[in-house]
Amino acid sequence: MSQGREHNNMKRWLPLLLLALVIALGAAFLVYFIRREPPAPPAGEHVTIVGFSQLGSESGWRVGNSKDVIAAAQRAGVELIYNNAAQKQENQFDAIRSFIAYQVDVIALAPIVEEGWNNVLQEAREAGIPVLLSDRFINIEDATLFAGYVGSDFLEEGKAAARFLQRKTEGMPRVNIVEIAGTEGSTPAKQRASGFRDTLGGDSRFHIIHSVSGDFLRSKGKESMRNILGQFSEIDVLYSHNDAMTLGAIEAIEEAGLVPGRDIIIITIDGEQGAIDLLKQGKINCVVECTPMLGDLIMDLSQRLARGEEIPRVSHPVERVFSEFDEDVLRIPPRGY
Ligand code: GYE
Repeated sequence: MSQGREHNNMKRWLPLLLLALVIALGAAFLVYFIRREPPAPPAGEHVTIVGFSQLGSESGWRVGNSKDVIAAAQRAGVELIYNNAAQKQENQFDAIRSFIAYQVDVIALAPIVEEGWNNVLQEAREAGIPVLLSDRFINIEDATLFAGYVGSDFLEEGKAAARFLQRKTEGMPRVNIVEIAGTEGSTPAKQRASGFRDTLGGDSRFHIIHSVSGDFLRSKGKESMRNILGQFSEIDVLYSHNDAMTLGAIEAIEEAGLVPGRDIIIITIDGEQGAIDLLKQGKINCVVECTPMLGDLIMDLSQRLARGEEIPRVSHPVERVFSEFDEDVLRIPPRGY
């Protein structure tokens, strides 16, 4: 009889006991998962973060350069913070300061002009963030404020332009040259001008009768050329520091009823598709290549800097000259910018 009552009691408590057990297990389960730390990434798998301060979007070259850097970061598995300064150095200062606040691993900087970087690069140093210059150079007293430079040899580009001109004008007693230069105070504008002059310097046949800045912009190239054509009647050569300005200048030359490439010898720098197309048509005589495809090099050097390794002070891409003297002009493959 009493055994039967105990049995009945058990039957009554069993579901409650089971419920309590389920609740206790559930609670333990929850506590375990809520308090568990997120899994740590396997050693050596830290994702490099690069802050890239791009100077603007003034030319096809620049647009191609931005695209290439973004694509290269994806290929390399680098987290890229991209900022475009719309041609203003102050915007580049702001971008660098925001990269410092974000504690990126490396700052890649395409500086619009050479001067004025001391303070902001000191701040990067104090934050322990290495700076890699890309495309353009800077002028700074303490050269250890940047780790290295990756970009073209602009002096050599100016020299190559001059060498083409020497060959093209062999036998001409006098050669009148007009120059449309890049952004004042920028490395390519300074060095493309001096490399050109260095090479022509010894020969008194060459006269640079006018030089003006077109700021690397197509619109200013056209406007400058229109003014030049209004001022000078004897122009043998246009030396233009980039293709964007050249394309604008060619429009002005054609509007004035002249034939570019024949009435005026045209020498340009970059190698954008638009310029190569005009070289094939004979409207441009020489295109000195300056490649914007710097992305892979920038990512490789940034990853090395992030690992604390030394990098070369200067890295130049391999470049060539395209001109009417080449046999394969019509076979130049698509440029991609
Ligand atoms: O030649 C021009 C661009 O800094 C090399 O800037 C670069 C120059 C390039 O706007 O097209």
